[in-house]
Amino acid sequence: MTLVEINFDGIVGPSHNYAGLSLGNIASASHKGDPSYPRAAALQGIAKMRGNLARLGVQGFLLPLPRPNNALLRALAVDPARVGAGERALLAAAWSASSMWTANAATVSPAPDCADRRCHLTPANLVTMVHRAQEWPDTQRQLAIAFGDVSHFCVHDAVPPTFGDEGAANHMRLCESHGAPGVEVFVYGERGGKFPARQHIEASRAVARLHGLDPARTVFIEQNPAAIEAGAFHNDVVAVANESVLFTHELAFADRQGAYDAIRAAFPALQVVEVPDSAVSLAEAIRTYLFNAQLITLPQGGMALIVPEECRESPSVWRWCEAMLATNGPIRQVIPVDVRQSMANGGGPACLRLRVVADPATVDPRFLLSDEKAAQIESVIARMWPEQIDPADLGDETLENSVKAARLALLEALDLPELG
Ligand code: SUG
Repeated sequence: MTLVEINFDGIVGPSHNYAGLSLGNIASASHKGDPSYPRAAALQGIAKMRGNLARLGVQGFLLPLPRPNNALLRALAVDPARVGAGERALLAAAWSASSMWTANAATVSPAPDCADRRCHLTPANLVTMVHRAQEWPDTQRQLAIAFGDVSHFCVHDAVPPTFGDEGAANHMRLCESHGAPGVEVFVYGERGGKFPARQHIEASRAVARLHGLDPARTVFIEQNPAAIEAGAFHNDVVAVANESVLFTHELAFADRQGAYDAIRAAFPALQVVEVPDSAVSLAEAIRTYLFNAQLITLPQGGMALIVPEECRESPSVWRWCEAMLATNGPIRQVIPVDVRQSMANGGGPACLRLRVVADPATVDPRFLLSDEKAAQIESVIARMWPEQIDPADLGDETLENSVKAARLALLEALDLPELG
């Protein structure tokens, strides 16, 4: 059995909009009220997947969740036909396409790390934000289908509230190669700062126990409160790991040297590629999402960093990237991609994907991409996804019907009626 890393990207749902729902997420707050372009957003996502399919030979996807979630509105006693001023955010929550950011779908521990040698997945409860807290039961349903082979996978329930869990966005893995045993690093925030710390250490510890991780190969690290305050609402906004490389901003962790030492104690081969604040400020790193990159191992050897286009447009970030490439380090290529629609809500290339180490033959093939399937998905999106949504449109019955029909058309095209 050959274990490889498979990126499962979230297909951007037809209700994608900018409602400013995420306190502490600067892009979300600053684009509140802007018109959104769901069709363009979803096509940008497919183009990113196509690129990685060509580079890596394998690519997966997860489907948008059913929206609007009228059950949530009923539970909150919000009548979509008569929404009071104070209820607009709740209405928008029920319409949110936030499940596109599958780095928050679950925490995944590959089989070689787990006591029972199965790959364990725990859906993230995302309890800090109401628009995200509604995701996990539907996400779990989908994961249980995609990874339904119980001889290879184990899909858990989410960690119970009040402990906040944001999934893979606050989790990193160091290993010699993806199929080898790894060291898992959980990054949590301390509560009490200006913005919510979304990942709680209690949740991280629970996930580590649920997955049967070896305590000697599990590390817990505190996020830098200053990074959360600057807008790094998830650790993957300021750091990303792949195989033996940790690519990080100097100010990502509360105790920088202590963090590197703790990881190195469990994983001596660690290579830290650190960007000093003097080269790229925390603010610029968060604005451009340099670290919300996909750091991938290329089949021909070496690593590539898939960054948002915004990085190429930033003089300090691009200067740093060019200098880094000239040093002959582990990262051999920097590849910009256009995911601007997602970026405007605080979701970069890495937010849009969930990494699962598995033998592709053990995954339900309906969740794996091919060029033909990409073309099929693109054609449904081009035909059915709304071109534009203004936040004032949310709640409109005609829009609701078209959003629901668009998703159902995609499920039909992909032969996934059980998600309907
Ligand atoms: O949870 N934005 C998402 C972005 C998630 C990014 N994911 C990772 N870093 N892995 C969030 O804050 C904005 C929705 C709105 O405002 O309409 C939003 O939910």
